[in-house]
Amino acid sequence: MFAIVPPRPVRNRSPDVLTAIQPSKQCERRKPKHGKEFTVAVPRILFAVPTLLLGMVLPTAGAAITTPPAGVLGMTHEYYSTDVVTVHRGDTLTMQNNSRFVHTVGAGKGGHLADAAGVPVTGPHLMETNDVLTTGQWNSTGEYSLTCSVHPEMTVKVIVTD
Ligand SMILES: [Cu+2]
Repeated sequence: MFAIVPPRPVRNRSPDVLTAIQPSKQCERRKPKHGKEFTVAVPRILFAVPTLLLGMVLPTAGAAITTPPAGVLGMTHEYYSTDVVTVHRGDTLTMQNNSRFVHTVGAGKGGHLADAAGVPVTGPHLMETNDVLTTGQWNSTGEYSLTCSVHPEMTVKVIVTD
């Protein structure tokens, strides 16, 4: 529906845009001319994405790794530190990335993140070395799962008991 093109060179812009930008003119310029397509400038963030992806597959150097305290779910290169955790209804669950790899965690299994009823974690959470994430309260008994979108094998079953 739309094409991504580099920002237009300054020389192609009409002088009035450079000297006097009026809100009404800006809005006008963003409307599709033919009703089918419009162009957008490439956001600077796109250039940062490859760097971020590299960070997900390469271990980070530097800061010492903090060992998770008892009761905190740890993370290795491609796995949670355990396959199953049990929490009592009403409890939260704290996890910590004690690996040198970046994880992106959330509700789901097999690397597929998907918010789910009963799982007090919303959306993906980027976790770098030593990052800590505490979920909301697990208020419904049952079996749930958390996973990492970077590492499909990285799934932990969360059993909520009374
Ligand atoms: Cu991961």
